Amino acid sequence: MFKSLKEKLSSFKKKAKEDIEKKGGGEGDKGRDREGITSPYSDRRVKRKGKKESKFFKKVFARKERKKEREDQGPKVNREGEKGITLDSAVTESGLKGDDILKVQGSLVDEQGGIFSKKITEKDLDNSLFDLELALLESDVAQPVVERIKSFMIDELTGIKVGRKTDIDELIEQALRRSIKRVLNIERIDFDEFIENHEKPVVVMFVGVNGTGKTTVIGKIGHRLKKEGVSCVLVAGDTFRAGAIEQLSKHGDNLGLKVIKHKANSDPAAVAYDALEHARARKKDVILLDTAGRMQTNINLMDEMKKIKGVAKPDMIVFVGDSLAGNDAVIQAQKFDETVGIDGVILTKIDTDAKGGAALSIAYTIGKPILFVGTGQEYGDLIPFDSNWMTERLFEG
Ligand SMILES: Nc1nc2c(ncn2[C@@H]2O[C@H](COP(=O)(O)OP(=O)(O)OP(=O)(O)O)[C@@H](O)[C@H]2O)c(=O)[nH]1
Ligand SMILES: [Mg+2]
Repeated sequence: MFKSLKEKLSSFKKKAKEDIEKKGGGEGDKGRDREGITSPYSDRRVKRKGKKESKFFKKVFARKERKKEREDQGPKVNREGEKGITLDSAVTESGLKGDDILKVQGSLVDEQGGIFSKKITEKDLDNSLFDLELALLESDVAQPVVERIKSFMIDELTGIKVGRKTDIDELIEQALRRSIKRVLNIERIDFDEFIENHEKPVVVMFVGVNGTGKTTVIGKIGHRLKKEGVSCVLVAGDTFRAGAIEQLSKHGDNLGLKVIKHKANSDPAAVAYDALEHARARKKDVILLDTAGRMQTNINLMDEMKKIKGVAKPDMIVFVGDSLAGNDAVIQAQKFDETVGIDGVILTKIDTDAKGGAALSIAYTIGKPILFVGTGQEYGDLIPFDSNWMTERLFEG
């Protein structure tokens, strides 16, 4: 799970550590040919490096750099208020305690001597952030999310003073964890709580492109609800794909759950209507409505989904995305959201996803939370998603 992203983040951490450890920072530019590669944080310096600088300009630039450095250091000595983050809060948030805090703070004392410690500047991070950008893009993380993570990293690390005793590994990892959590932290919906507190029957409609795992997810959620003592019916709203009704019926048989179904090719909105009548009459708690897979570009099928929504009046619309689709899953989610308005996402096949791009990007990009992730083909393979879960997967040993 997320193996390749995990490895990439680990090599970024090493690179960032090297860059921070280099006295004066930014020296990492040497020996790396970055001509023609643009990074929003290094454009200025890349362009400058491309020219043959005269001694005069070198002096001017050096003076300017020194001035900038002094300006940077001035107000940041006490960073409180400036960015709403102090070294202490950074350290405490990092989860560093006792001796660790002393280690980091020890560098502050060194700083007064001006010999053994230095303040991390944006320039120190320049090379490693460029590597981070590539790593994230290669892992299918959406561009706006890459930019956010990079700017959070700058926010987290610049101005922090590091000395000989600072655990730079820990500093970088904690900054990365917090940056990743920040992009994942879209207001959560607790699915179970939502069901419990909502007026019954609660209608949950599942949508998404072909083969992402909608029908399987319905089986998994039916299983979960049954275990929790919540009564539910499954609704075979995919009347389009051959075998879809039988597939859902099989889940119903396995789980001992009622399946509302019509003939193949009948109107899915009519099936949804019957399901509502049934659930109201039998006082069922939840209706899990399956729908046919459809490409987000198929206007007719997308319109048909609006019609189903109009009849079923779902209380929650869940987009089911295949994590292996990476960035495409994000684009699909955006389209489905525009068409019917989705409330949350379930990402499936996380067990076979080495990249993790969709999991990192989808919530931030569409502003809707990931409710669950599918981690296999068994009924129990459904895990509630939160930012801690994801970061633990990315940084576990
Ligand atoms: N490894 C793994 N496979 C999954 C997961 N979820 C679903 N699958 C598999 O994905 C395939 C497609 O699942 P379906 O539930 O039929 O997908 P669907 O979205 O209903 O497909 P259509 O109805 O054709 O649009 C099946 O073989 C599932 O077993 C998961 O979390 N992990
Ligand atoms: Mg299906």
